[in-house]
Amino acid sequence: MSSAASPAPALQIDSPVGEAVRHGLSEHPKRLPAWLFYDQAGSRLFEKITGLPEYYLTRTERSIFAARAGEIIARARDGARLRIAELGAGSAAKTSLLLSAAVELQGAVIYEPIDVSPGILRAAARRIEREIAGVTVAPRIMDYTNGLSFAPPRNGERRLVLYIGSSIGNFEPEQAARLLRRVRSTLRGGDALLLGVDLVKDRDLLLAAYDDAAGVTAAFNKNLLVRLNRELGADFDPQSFAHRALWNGTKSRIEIHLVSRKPQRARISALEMTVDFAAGETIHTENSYKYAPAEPELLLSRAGFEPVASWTDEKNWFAVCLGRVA
Ligand code: AVI
Repeated sequence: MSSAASPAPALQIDSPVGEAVRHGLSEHPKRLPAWLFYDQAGSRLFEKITGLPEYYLTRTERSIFAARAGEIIARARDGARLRIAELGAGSAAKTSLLLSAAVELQGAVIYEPIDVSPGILRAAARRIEREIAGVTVAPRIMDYTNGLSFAPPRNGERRLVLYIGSSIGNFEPEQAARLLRRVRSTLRGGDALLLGVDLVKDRDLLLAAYDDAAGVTAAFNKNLLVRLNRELGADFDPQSFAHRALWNGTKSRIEIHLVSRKPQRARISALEMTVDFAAGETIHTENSYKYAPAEPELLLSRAGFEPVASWTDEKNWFAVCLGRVA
């Protein structure tokens, strides 16, 4: 795909992207970490996924918030004033329901969205301050997976951390446990965590959510190769890879792969690396874990939170669980 006219890529060998690609494509089977999906185009494609008819996750979690936001915030407050932080906030589309409930219960609220993408965060902050009087947005641009700290809230406020949207499902169980323990270590007695978790359900429903008829998830998966072409001067032909979603029942996860349609070689010039693919060989690009009904509470308690309450939709497809620091 690279041509003589395309600008030379910046030397990226020591960048996190370069390191991840060098490492992942040298493994057998080949793999790439899912965080690579989220360049600007990938973040836009993900936003599109959240509105797809097959992608039940976003609308189901939103329906829980629509029905229960007041109760969720009341339980999280436990009589105190809350400020609300959100990990990986993105466009914060569903968060408005919780923020409105907080404003209703306590008059005003400080909202601290945390995300790596400044553009999306800025747009979300503007939208929320415009739409919900009483919310002050204090955005933080950071990668929460690389460390997290919070200034202690003032005036007896408690902090509620939102980790919603099934983001926890993209981590391996051990990493997920470590991340929640790290969140726990940044909080103080009375603070709380609200975790949004996707539950195990019918295999065909799960598969459709990750292989939609319009091909948006396929484009999201292949955009990863487009990113490597742009950022690392690679010459992948995205069309010579197929999108594949499969259900791994043993590990209780959806897996996303890119499957080479033919024997081929790709060159990644910034890494001075060539990668050979056999026909049918895959790059494993994402896992999305689905939890059994009692597992979210276990996740919370193993990380040092006291499970307080859980809410689910009428089909039991998605759960929102509140844990508190004792
Ligand atoms: C961001 N995350 C919760 C999504 C999920 O459902 O695992 C990412 C995604 N991958 C494909 N479609 C959506």
